[in-house]
Amino acid sequence: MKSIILVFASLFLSFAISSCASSSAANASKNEVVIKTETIQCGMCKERIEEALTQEKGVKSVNVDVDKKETMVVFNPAKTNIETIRKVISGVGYDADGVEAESGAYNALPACCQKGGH
Ligand SMILES: [Cu+2]
Repeated sequence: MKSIILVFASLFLSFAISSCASSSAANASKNEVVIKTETIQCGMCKERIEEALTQEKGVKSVNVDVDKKETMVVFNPAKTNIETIRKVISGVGYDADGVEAESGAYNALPACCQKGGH
């Protein structure tokens, strides 16, 4: 019985080590950034930003946190960069870090998605 536990323990350990090693190897082609998107108001804003960024070349995953007002983006630095990502967010009407929302896109947002809409 003891040996079975040992086998499981060593299996688990080797898995933990290998998954750790592979995640650090992947970091070379993967960057993760958190962009402050203070002007988002609701789930519609979240969808709007996620949809726009998902279509962007080099963006691997997007997650907008409405409560924290942050946008987490995982991207391939060989294909895109943080400036481009901020511009995409600005292009759909939201402030992204220091980049102000494009006024045309902002004005086109439904009233509930504009500043103070909720
Ligand atoms: Cu909204």
